[in-house]
Amino acid sequence: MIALTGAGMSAESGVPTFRGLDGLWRNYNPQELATPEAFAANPTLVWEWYDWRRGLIAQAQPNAGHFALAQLEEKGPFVTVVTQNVDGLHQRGGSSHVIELHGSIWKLRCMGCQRLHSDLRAHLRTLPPLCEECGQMLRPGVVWFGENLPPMAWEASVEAVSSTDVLLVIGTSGQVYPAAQLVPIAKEAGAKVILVNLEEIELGGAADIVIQGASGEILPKLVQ
Ligand code: BV8
Ligand code: ZN
Repeated sequence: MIALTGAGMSAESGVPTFRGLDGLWRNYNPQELATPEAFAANPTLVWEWYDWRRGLIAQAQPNAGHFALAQLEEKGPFVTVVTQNVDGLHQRGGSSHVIELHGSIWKLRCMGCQRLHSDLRAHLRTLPPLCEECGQMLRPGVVWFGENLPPMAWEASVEAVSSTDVLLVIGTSGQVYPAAQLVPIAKEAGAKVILVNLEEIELGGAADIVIQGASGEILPKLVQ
């Protein structure tokens, strides 16, 4: 069993989705800020946005949807969570097999020596943060628009969805590629696709079963 999750999974934890109205920050569109160009042009502004989000996510708790996916692991079928989210809530909710397609907001990478730092503090002391090793500027350890996904994560995700009998697609608008491509890939390989979304979406007809509702309500019932 594979679960492909998006921002809707964390919405009930109070983390704004990318495309929902509550996702805006100082009236910037996330698509504008989550790019290498925006970071090159104004690293401090982009870091202020990420620092704001880190603060929000640090306050957030995993919700019943996260816990339900973790319980599924105990119940039996091997569960891998392939997430587009960078908030780490699946891990905090108890899932032990999580692939982070778009990286993690709790990771920082040095623009100089490329060293990967992990920093769980809600707020960073100085923005932009600097590498303790080489003094260069650190960037958020996430995948921006126009950047390739981590090859290992992408390969592992394709492998996982190509060999699963069921793909649960939860809380994603399916607008971001190549993550959204994992649904037709699973379908091609013969998986049953179950869609859980607050809105009536059908992801281009790929879904075998569509369950409309909040993931925090639907998933515990599904697991029962
Ligand atoms: C790539 C990390 C190859 C950062 C994110 C033109 C130029 C360049 C690129 C492109 C282009 N056109 C298209 C592309 C490709 C681009 C893309 O797909 N763009 C889209 C927007 C058109 N993709 C990329 O650039 C990717 N890389 O393609 O590399 C390449 C290389 C060079 C040049 C070209 C191509 C990289 C994409 C990764 C971007 N990084 N995040 C950060 O977080 O700051 S993506 C970002 O969007 C988040 O990760 C988020 O998870 C993700 C997807 O959004 P969703 O998760 O689906 O969230 P969304 O808000 O959209 O929807 C929420 C859903 O939940 C809704 O359906 C709602 O109904 C539902 N919901 C709400 N509440 C609930 C709920 N459901 C259930 N319960 C609830 N309570
Ligand atoms: Zn460095």
